[in-house]
Amino acid sequence: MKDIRQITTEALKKVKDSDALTLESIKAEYLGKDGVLTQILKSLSSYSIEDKKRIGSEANNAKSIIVAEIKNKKESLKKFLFNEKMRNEKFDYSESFYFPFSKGSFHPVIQMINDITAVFKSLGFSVAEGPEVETDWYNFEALNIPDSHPARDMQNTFYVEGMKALLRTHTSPGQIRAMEKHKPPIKVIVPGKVYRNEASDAMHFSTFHQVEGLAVDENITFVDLMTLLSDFVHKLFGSDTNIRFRPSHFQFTEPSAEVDMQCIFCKGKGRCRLCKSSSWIEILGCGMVHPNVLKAVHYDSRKYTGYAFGLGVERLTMFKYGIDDIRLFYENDLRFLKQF
Ligand code: FA5
Repeated sequence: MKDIRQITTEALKKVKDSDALTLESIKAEYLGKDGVLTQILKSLSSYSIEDKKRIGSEANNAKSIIVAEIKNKKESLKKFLFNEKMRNEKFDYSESFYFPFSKGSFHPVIQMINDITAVFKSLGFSVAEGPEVETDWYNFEALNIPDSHPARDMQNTFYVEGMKALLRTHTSPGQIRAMEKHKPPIKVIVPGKVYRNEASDAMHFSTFHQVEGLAVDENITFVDLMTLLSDFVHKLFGSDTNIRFRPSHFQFTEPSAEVDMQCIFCKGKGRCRLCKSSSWIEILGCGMVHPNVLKAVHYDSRKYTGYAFGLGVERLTMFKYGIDDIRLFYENDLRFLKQF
């Protein structure tokens, strides 16, 4: 009988040098029905009890070593073949194939942001972004809302514990960041998500989207702001859409106004849950940039003037599609979302 250790060494060497085609025959040669080790195990009955035990255990041990080695070799051959395939294969990106999921679409609010952005771009505005987690300085201080000013109560939010950081309550910090980056003349919009710690109802949600707008140059007047916003609403909703400017107050603009659109649900007739029977729904806040804000970004407030506005995207989306409850946007009900 051949020495089992020698058989094992010989088998391991063959496995090492094998390829995918020869590996199976090596397995059969040593472990198959008539394989070398199988034969040894079959012949055990002709030995003494002592030899049976020793040879049996050596042969079984050899079998396990060879089986393990064959398994490792199979794995490494598989990897090798896969890498070879990847190296040689050219992927045809134009090839069409069956994709089991239907194509998605943009959320209606995102579609609206895209439409709004397109209108402002056509009116000469560039687009900027700002962070959703803001510092107290950008969200309040630089906007002329000092610590403990009552105006802060109007926009309660979620604070980051231990830091002077918060989830921004409006996109107005985007004005400050844009002015810090660029000298006048400047004409920019800043779309994005904002957060407020307030209860939801049909027109209010704690997370919503705004688009901020800002223009600063010499000789900009309130008339420029009114013309721009009328043009914007008419481009987005059609020239027969009625809007009105209503005097208001923001710490960062002076004078300030709010713009309302005639309620499309009751068509201005009143007796409506949405506009609370007033016939109008507020869509944005605006005004002439306060000199203190210009000073905070080191603009010369004697030379430059500017206007700013911040509009609510969900409200405009509700108008566009005739949706009467803002909460529908965020319930993730596919029956609702698939309509857009
Ligand atoms: C502001 O956020 C000001 N930063 C806007 C501004 C910018 C004024 C620049 C002057 C100059 P206000 O809180 O009114 O203002 O919000 C602006 C718009 O966001 C509202 O007209 C409304 O359309 C929308 N909005 C406000 N709160 C909510 C809410 N909880 N859910 C949905 N939309 C809201």
